[in-house]
Amino acid sequence: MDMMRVTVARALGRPVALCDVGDPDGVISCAIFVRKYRNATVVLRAPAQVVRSRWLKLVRWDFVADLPCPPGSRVKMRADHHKTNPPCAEKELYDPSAPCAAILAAKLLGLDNDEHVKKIVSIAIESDTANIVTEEAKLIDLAVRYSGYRTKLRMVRLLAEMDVRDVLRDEAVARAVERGLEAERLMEHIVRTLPDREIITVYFPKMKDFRISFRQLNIKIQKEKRAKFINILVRRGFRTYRLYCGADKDGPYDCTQIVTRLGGGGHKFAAGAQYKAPLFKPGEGLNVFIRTLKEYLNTNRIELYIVRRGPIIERLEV
Ligand SMILES: [Mn+2]
Repeated sequence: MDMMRVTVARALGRPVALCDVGDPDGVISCAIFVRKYRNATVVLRAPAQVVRSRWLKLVRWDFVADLPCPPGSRVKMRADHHKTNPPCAEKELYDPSAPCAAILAAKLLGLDNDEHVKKIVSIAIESDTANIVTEEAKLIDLAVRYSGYRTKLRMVRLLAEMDVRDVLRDEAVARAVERGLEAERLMEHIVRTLPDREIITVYFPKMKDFRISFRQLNIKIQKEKRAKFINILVRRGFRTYRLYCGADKDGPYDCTQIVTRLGGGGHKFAAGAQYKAPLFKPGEGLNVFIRTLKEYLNTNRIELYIVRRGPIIERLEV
């Protein structure tokens, strides 16, 4: 779909831009580009997708923001602030100390004195520095995180020209915000119900019942409880399981020790794994994880919290 849109845009001589899909900073960076070039075509991707994709690198991008260049591609302009994404474009505004990419994008495109751009850049700053204070930033942040791809692209267009309050009144955007608020409430309820323990282990037997971000839930538990080692296991499908591991920076725990045994990867303090249970024992995925955790912790008793729809939270010793 995107490949087609970009091919058509290139054929018509319209500018093409590539920005981060994951948070308001990427979406707002691309909105600033669209404000400058109204006929631009925008693609949104996660950093890992940019590195892996076979077609993104074949495009001559006019603008990339909050992302690395697709490996081997030619990029005209780029605005970024990630230490891990060194300069790669013909014209760069690269500053690892910048609070967000959007502020660099505004400068690079010569729109840093535009009042509307200043407003949306301030939202990107609040979101990217995890210091959300205004209501508008909170709602735009939720809308981006809880909307599908089409709505995200729509938000790029709307944010390029519309007052933020009107963007939030858009039907698709308002729906995403509502989903986000509901997910937040649900996560808060789950966090409140869990006990204050050094090690917290949670199992979601049915992913479909929960439209939440399990990575965010892990972070919330870590913040609001005194937990130093949090494992959230989610049954994603019949045989498919996903583990989200989080460890406190000052604690003795190492997430990579758990996830590598399950075929995953990541960092000491945040890591994940996705694995499949044996074909004829689809429920065995939970036991595989419990055995792995017990082995790592060198214990034979684990306190497990099972979260079902409702949410109903049940404590088990296994
Ligand atoms: Mn950013």
